[in-house]
Amino acid sequence: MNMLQLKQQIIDYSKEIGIDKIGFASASPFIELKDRLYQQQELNYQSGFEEPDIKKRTTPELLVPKARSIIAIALAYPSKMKDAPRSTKSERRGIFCRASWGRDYHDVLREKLKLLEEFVQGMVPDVMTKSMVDTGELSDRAVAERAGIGWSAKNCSIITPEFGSYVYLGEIVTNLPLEPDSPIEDRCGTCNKCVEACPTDALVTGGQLNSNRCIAFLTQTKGMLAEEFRDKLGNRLYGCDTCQTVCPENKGKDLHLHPEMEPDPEVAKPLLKPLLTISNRDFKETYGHVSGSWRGKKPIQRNAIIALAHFKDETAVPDLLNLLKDDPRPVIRGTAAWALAKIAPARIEEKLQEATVKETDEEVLLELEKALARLEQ
Ligand code: B12
Ligand code: SF4
Ligand code: SF4
Repeated sequence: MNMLQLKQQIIDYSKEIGIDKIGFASASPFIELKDRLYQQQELNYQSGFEEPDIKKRTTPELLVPKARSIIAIALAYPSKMKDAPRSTKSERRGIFCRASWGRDYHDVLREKLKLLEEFVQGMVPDVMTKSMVDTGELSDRAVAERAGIGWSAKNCSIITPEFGSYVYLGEIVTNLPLEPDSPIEDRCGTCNKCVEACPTDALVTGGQLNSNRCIAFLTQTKGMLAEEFRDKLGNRLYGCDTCQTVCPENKGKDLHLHPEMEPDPEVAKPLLKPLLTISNRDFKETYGHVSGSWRGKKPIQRNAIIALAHFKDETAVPDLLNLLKDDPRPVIRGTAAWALAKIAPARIEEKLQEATVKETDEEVLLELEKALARLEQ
């Protein structure tokens, strides 16, 4: 089999099935990444969502015997929502990050990768392949960088010259010796806008993230959100796009190439109050198909409470009082206590004291105590 010809056939087929960019990388170990991952681990900068086995993450041969090349793909997603509903004074809305707009990208990319894998298998019947997106062992960004999909930028994203950083990444490891492409030039230069704009200083320096300070990570945690971050969350319900929206390389980049990636405005920018009381069933029905629902409804509800406090939405007080009184989840009661003191400091003391008498959870009691102390200041 002529590998150059096969590569061209793979490229042609990828275009047919709606893959926006494709690149090829060697499957040799990712030495630089390995050092970086150990360093991140030592500094406790990892999120915990990464594959824990660093050797597997950096040695494609451990995933596919005699791995020789990796086919990297990118799909561009929209950055602007058509007909975005307005957030009004008594009808406040939250926002899901762009990577959670439309149908879950894992499903979209997996379908494309499967088609591509089947195509390669059709051409070379005994080929060995393994495909992955996000949840696989490899660093999708390190693969994309090596395959020339984009450069590894100071905001940590892979930025493509064509679509900016608004691309999802995935790859297929193969034992075929496909000709690798070359990495492309880094265009960040002296720009440092993303590092300066990060609300929580999570970008320690260009290209290095402390995940534990990153809002994208924090919106996905299930416990009480540390106090220092609550005011920084704004109305974000899932993820954070700030270091991408400020990036000059993303200016004017708004691709609408995949109908399934179009956001339903009522889902991507939903009303906050109905989220407080949504049933498991309704949550699954409305949000189950978006990537931002993977941690379940609790973190989204906690973030919705924080967003209502951000807006100081007085109309949410009755719902928040109900949560404080009746919600079985301590995180929700504790966050509601904090939010009530923020929204209605002049008229909430009695209610917080009543709740303190009934409350048994240590963490919630601490939140109530702090909320009451703040009222006295
Ligand atoms: C864990 C994880 C997170 C964590 C940690 C993110 C991070 N920056 O490490 C959290 C939850 C915070 C997160 C957030 C987001 N994520 Co995320 N995440 C991942 C995941 C699962 C692993 C990433 C990882 O291993 N990070 C560890 C770091 C150290 O390595 P890396 O970023 O993968 O690789 C780069 C560095 O190692 C760097 N590097 C290596 N050596 C050295 C040396 C020096 C000196 C320097 C400067 C850099 C450097 O170069 C590599 C290539 O760029 C990947 C999927 C995957 N399996 O790879 C998705 C992934 C990175 N996430 C993605 C997205 C879209 C996001 C968000 C934009 C979502 C959102 N809007 O909220 C944010 C962006 C936050 C940010 N600024 O990075 C996309 C990125 C697409 C793109 N164009 O780059 C991915 C690839 C998922 C996908 N398949 O599409 N994510
Ligand atoms: S996603 Fe948000 S919090 Fe995380 S590094 Fe970017 S701007 Fe900072
Ligand atoms: S904002 Fe500037 S430094 Fe940051 S990723 Fe974009 S071009 Fe690079």
